[in-house]
Amino acid sequence: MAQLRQSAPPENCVAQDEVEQQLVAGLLAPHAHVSPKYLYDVLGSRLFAAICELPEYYPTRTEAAIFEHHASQIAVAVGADATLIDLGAGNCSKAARLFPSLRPKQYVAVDISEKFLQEAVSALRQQFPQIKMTCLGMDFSSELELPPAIGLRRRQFFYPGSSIGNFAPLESLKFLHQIRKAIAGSDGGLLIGVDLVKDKPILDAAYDDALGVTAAFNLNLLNHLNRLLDADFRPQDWRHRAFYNEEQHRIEMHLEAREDLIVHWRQGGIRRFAQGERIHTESSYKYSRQGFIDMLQQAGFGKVQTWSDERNWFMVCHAQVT
Ligand code: AVJ
Repeated sequence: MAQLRQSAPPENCVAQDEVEQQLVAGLLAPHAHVSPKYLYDVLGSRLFAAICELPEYYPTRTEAAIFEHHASQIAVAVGADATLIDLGAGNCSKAARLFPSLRPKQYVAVDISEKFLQEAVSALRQQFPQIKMTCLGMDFSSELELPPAIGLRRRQFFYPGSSIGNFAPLESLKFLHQIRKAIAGSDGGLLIGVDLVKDKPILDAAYDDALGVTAAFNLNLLNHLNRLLDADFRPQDWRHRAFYNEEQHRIEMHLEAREDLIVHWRQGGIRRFAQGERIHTESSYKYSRQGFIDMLQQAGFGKVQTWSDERNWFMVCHAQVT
């Protein structure tokens, strides 16, 4: 989800309307909520990149170490001549680090902003001229059908970073099912990174760091909303809240009103928030190894292989579809 993108262009009026309607419905709900995808405007994407460098935020570096340590076994699982389909490719750096070991035949970078992908991919083409590369600008979370030009040979989907954690378990299952269908009978699979359940203090710190970078990332959502809705949120009126909910196996991120306040937006929109009232901005689900394997199997995947770090904090999975 580390994509860099601007808000929908103003000429795109229908899409703009839909975004606005969804946002307003979420803000007016009894328990106000906003989709985590709005965390990623240009500044939000940079703040997320900074989060990945924080000592408390272990997922990025733990996953990278797993890919590095188990590169040859992972390459065997993925197999030769793969079409690597990178969901949420962003700057394509995670996939690029796997190219030397995986040696895919084709690379398909998928993300919302095609323009941003084009820049990243054209740099990669120079470095890996033997890999055929394609960019697809689409919102794969709603629809995963790939254009026929991609071909139906050895489709290996790549979904790193525990991005799957943003989906609630039922949606995750649906999404995995869609991926499984998109692989169809192409003798392919899915290579996915999943964050694992661990002690609450470690999870709490990873999403509420000492420097306040995650707080800035969360609060920046309000600046983004101000632009999208012409709203008058004041970030200083809100406080970052993030904690591990042990019953639901998820991190919850909220913005909490520091006092009673009123927010206005375009065309007379208005919402009162009482002191302590919250806007739910993100959930990040954590899985047990077996729980995630069960979900893959329920989604119709075949053989599953997993790799982890020595603390079992993060897991990389390969699931086959034959
Ligand atoms: C990009 C969804 C994987 O849940 O860990 C990081 C986003 N939010 N810190 C995560 C995030 C706050 C991240 N994902």
